[in-house]
Amino acid sequence: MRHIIHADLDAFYATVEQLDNPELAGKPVLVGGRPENRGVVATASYEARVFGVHSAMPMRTAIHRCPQGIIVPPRFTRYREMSRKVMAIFRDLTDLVEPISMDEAYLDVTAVVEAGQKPLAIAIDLKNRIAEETGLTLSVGVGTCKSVTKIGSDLDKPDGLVVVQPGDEAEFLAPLAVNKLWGIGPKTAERLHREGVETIGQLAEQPLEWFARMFGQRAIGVRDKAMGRDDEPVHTERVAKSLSSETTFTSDIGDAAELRAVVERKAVDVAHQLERKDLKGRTVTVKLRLSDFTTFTRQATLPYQTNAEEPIKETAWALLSAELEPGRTFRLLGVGVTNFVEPEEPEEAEERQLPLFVDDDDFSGDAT
Ligand code: TTP
Ligand code: MG
Repeated sequence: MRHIIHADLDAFYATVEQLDNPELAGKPVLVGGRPENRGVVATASYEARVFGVHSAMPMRTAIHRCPQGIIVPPRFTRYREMSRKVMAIFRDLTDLVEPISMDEAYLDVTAVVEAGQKPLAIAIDLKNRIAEETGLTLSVGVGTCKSVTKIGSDLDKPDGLVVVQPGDEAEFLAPLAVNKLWGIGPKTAERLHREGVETIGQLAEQPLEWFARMFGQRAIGVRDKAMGRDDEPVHTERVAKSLSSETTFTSDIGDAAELRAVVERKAVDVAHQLERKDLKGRTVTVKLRLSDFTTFTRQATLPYQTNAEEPIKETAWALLSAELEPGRTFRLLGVGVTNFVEPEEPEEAEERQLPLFVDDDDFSGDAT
């Protein structure tokens, strides 16, 4: 049996801003781009969240909901520095750390438990150490598998601590809404609601044939997760080999201006994902599917590593525009970045432009 901790910092960027500028402490802080530049909220302090402000919301809306909110531009170099401190504290506890983003990681603490410490005590010590050495607050989920601990860390935020005892996983999950389960997005949740399935417990009760019908190849995996069974180990190597964002259109598009707008949105989405994962890539790929379902990719490698919007946008558009022909229409468009390198040391980072602009429609894409 494994013992795993999922750790996620509370209101990460906003808390760093409050720590660095005590005048912001206890106040509604909105980290993100200016409303007049179509900025969006990267994150909001918990003081601002009570007004209904959340990540990815247009800053204009956020200020409308929370007029006393203080807008602070993001300082990624500083966040990365804090992130490294936090990850170092995690690694001091165990070598088995899997960073998921700048403020989030899984820790396999099986060896620590086997050496005689209780999971609860390990979690409390970790939270205390983070608070003392960085000033940040950490929410943790503790349990025997990743999917359960991930849900646990989110349940009691901020400053959360949720321990799920071995054997209690299914019971812990049962009353929670299905959309809390890893891999159940809003669309799937909607489909499940139509089947009368609202909670993870109701999901777990369904017969296997039903899962096969609803989830196809994913059936067994989803069923196991709903029952609180998940064998996924903590990966210490970076798992991501590429990041991408793609969209299938409701009707095929041939118009260059429209395609350009889509490709730029996808590029921005990928740039955001890279930023958040603290990664840079050199190769930009566009994936294209024509109206006859022919699917192909085109790629170009840049002379430098980047996670900035502009070069990704420009490269993706250059690749796509070379494929445009009169009468040719597209049903799917994706932008990806691969060929990752470890991030460069600070300094250079400050000159990147803010990657925080409003996206008018579906922002999420289908990240793969
Ligand atoms: P999260 O852990 O999702 O958010 P959070 O730490 O601000 O708040 P909490 O965990 O307490 O709910 O993301 C970590 C950081 O990533 C966040 O501080 C800012 C950045 N971020 C964005 O830039 N855009 C986004 O849409 C999200 C969700 C996060
Ligand atoms: Mg967080």
